Amino acid sequence: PRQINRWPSNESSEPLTDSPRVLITGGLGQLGVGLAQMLRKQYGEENVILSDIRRPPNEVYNMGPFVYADVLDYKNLRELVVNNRITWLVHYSALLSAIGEANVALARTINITGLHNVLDLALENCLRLFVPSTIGAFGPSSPRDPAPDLCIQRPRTIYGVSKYLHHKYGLDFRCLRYPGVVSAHTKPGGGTTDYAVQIFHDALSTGHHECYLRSNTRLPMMHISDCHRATIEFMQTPESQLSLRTYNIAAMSFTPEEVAEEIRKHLPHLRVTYNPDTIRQTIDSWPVRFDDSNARQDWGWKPAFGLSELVTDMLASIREKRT
Ligand code: AKB
Repeated sequence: PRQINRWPSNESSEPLTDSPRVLITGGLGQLGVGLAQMLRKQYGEENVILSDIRRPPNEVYNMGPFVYADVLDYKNLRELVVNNRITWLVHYSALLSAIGEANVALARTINITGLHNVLDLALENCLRLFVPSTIGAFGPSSPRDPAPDLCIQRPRTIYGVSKYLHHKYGLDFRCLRYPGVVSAHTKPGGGTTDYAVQIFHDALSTGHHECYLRSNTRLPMMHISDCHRATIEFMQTPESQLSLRTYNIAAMSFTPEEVAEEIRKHLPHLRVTYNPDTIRQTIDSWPVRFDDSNARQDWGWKPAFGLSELVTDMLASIREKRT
């Protein structure tokens, strides 16, 4: 095991500027770029560094700082944190549920070893660390409607296991359990909730969506802007206000049939066929709804988007992108 020294809380642990200096790992996935844009509006372009192991499109380079960071390479991460005076670390690097089940060894390495690296790094450098959790961190023995913040979890997938988190040693560790995130501008990669993004693209292109879940599989979902806002508001909350370290956040829950019905209010000809696949449908032991009352009470969480707002916004945004 790595020897971790936690610096005394004066000198080097203190933020050197009033603004946090943020590093986002796995920044080219579904969430990183949008979160960076929102953080940069508040804290300035130079104070938010996106990172990934892939080369980003030029538009991402043009938006603000981007660096190479491999979450499996501790020395590389440490250099980035030290050289850039990082004070907040947002750890988005992970393989999602379906792709994780298909590549368990790789998911174990990235999701678990990568997480251990950022935990050590945060501890060593007194960082405020954000790691997202998920509905996938629960299993068939968890209460599902609603799933409380604290209960039996026993997840069944490697992704869920890697997101079943405890905090340690007084680290300023913060974790939100995200529902499935729905966004017009960024595609998820290899998740179970991805159909809730694809169905909008299909509705506007071919008018036909083939769904890999059953029509009645109910899962918690959230518009991406609510997800980013929740993350930032939670990170900004003083530690003294937090009664937990890991909070559920909720916005809406729907089934494929319900979202299709809502889309049909705008596009009546949408046709959906169901062809449940073996990996993703068996993952379906996740909560159908989150109890997020602790997040609402402790730090004022409140979603802006319900199902009808989500559908209207998704259709308008995808249409706009296509023109
Ligand atoms: C997935 O479907 O794997 C993710 C998640 C629910 O965490 N979107």
